Order: sequence, then C-alpha cells, then structure tokens
Amino acid sequence: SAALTRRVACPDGVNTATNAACCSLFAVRDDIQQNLFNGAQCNAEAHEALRLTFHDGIAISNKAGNVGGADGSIMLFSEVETAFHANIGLDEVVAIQKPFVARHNISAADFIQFAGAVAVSNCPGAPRLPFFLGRKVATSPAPDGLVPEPFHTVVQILDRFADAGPVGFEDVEVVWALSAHTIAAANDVDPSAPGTPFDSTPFIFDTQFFLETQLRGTTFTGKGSVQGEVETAVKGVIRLQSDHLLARDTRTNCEWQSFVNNPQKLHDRFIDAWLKISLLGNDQDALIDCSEVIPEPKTINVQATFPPTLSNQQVEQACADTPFPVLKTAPGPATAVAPVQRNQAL
Ligand code: HEB
Repeated sequence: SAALTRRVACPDGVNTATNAACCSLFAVRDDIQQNLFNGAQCNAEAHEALRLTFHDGIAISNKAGNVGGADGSIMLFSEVETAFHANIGLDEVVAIQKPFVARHNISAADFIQFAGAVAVSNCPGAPRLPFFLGRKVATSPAPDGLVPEPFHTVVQILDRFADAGPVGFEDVEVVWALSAHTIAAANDVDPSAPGTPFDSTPFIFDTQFFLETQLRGTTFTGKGSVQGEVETAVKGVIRLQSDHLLARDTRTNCEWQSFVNNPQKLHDRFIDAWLKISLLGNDQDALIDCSEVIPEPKTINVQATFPPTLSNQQVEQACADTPFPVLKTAPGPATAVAPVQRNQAL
C-alpha cells in the first residue's frame, strides 16, 4: 500500500527513509565507513566490529532471567567486560568505537550492532544484514562466563547458545552463526602470530572457512599448540579447536559441510543467525526496521576450491549422510596466507 512505501525526506537534505527515526543513521554510517573502516573496507576493524556484535549480544542467560544481551554493556561497562578472558582484545575495539558513539545521537547498544552490519557489507560476497533500531540499554555489566571460548567442548558451546535468551539457539544455528569466521582472524589466541586468519580468504565472505576446517590438520601458524588451537591444513591460517570440533561432531557436522560451496545458504542462514544475535534481549516488534541504511555488499562469483596441493583426499569426512562435494584444487604451490594487518589498505 502507499502508506507502507511512503518515504520521508531526512533533515540532512540528501536521504529519504521509510521511518524518520532512521534518518540519523546515514551520518553514522558515512562516518564509520570513512573513519572506522578506512573507506568502506573489509579490514581488521570491520572484522572486529562483527566480533563485538557477538560478544555484546551473547551475554544473556535464560537460566539467569534473560538480563542483558545486545544492550551495549560491553562498551558501557568496558572496564568490567573487556577484562573477561573471552573478550581479550576487545578493549582496543571498544576504545576505537566509543568516540563514534559520543559524536552521534545513537546508543552504544544500537551502535555496536549497526557498526557490525555495516562492517559486513564491506566484505565482497556478504549478505546484506538487517538492522533494527531502538535496543534497551544496559544498566549493569554482563556477568563473566557467558561468551564461549575456543577451548570449550562442543557440549559447553551448544549449551551456552541454547541458554542465550528465552528461545535460545538450536545446534544448527550455532553453525550458521559461525559463518562469521569466514571474515576473521585471531590476534590473541597465539599472540606470537597476530592477525592469523581462520581461512585463506579473510577479506571475502565465501564458504572457504567451512571447507578448510574439514581438512586434516598438519601444521601450526605461530608457535603452535596453545590453548584453543589445533593444527591447520593451510599455512598462515589458524584453526580454533571449537571450529574443528563443531565441524566433526555428529550434532553439527552435516550442517557444517552443507555450507561448502553453497553461498546462497551461507547468505540466508547467516542473516537469520546474526539477526537473532543482534536482537538478543529485545523484542523485534518493538524496534524500527532501518535495514535500508545498510549498504548493499559487492557480489562475488567464486567456487569453493581446495587450497593449492590439497584435494578431497585431505577431507576428514565427518557427515555420515552426504559425501563431501567434489571440488577443484586452486593452482600453484602451497604458499602461506598473509596475516590480516591493522589499518591495512586493501
Ligand atoms: Fe568468533 C574471532 C572464538 C563465535 C565472530 N572468535 C574469534 C577469536 C576467537 C573466537 C578465539 C579470535 C580472537 C583473537 O583475536 O584472538 N567465536 C569463538 C568461539 C565461538 C565464536 C569459541 C563460538 C563457537 N565468532 C563467533 C560468532 C561470531 C564470531 C557467532 C559472529 C557472529 N570471531 C568473530 C569474528 C572474529 C572472531 C568476526 C575475528 C576478529 C578479528 O579478525 O580480529
């Protein structure tokens, strides 16, 4: 109907929006694209912005009465929460993001999720994430122990997600959410190798992460054998023990494999899982849909490929129902994947 499509002119004189409340987000978007993501890049700051959405959102427990969630507590009570072991490294991210919140009319709760959605839009191949405005704002810090660690068991991780919010997450939804590790690196798992990516293409939102984690591990990047890390199949890449185990556990292995070379599923399910994370502690119906402010990501057309010299022979087949897809091997010799650098121009 006309009522649903009618747009309002924003006070900035440039933009229009379906809801006037979304107007202020255009300036926030333009500021972070320029000054946080260094010209709309899928850089380390963008990766960190996505990680922050998870660490703020997941800190809610059904057992403890569903206080918190995506409420900005990780920023508003950063002295408390960034000292938690699972939040290692996020003190810097929060410090970098705080001035943006200060100079715009937006809550920390909304800003964290908004910045994460914009960040993902900078990564070629990514889905366009939805953004809803108007979250409840934290009045106290989250308790410690609610953010999963890479050295946790599969049962611990699945139980934690199942307890996040009144509805919780199903086992398959945990796999969906982990698509985020396709644009990710670790700085603090092994501090001797900062910026070590989780797959060979940390600047592209593709399915390589699901493929590469299913390969037999043969080597460590960095000093190796630290808590939460297992061997990787690809030089220059780090594999979290948690990702390795979820790729192999009977509760999650077929779902994991189903993402390999399936970018459409990657899009659809990541939107579902991430939206849920971004709304934890809130009622979607009480928020305003401002998704139109999120940029449209660049599309890509890539086939999943085994990294050079590797093939179906290196697959540690875990899913009993379906054979692993038959895929080509990328040409050339095995070279080490480069670390993700801070302030890297891509
Ligand atoms: Fe994540 C990163 C763990 C989930 C997103 N991770 C990360 C790391 C770790 C993790 C350990 C590294 C850190 C450093 O720096 O060192 N996760 C984890 C676990 C889990 C997870 C255990 C559960 C299973 N994530 C997740 C999710 C998300 C994420 C769900 C979203 C959604 N992460 C992320 C990102 C990153 C990470 C984005 C990257 C960051 C950078 O690059 O910096």
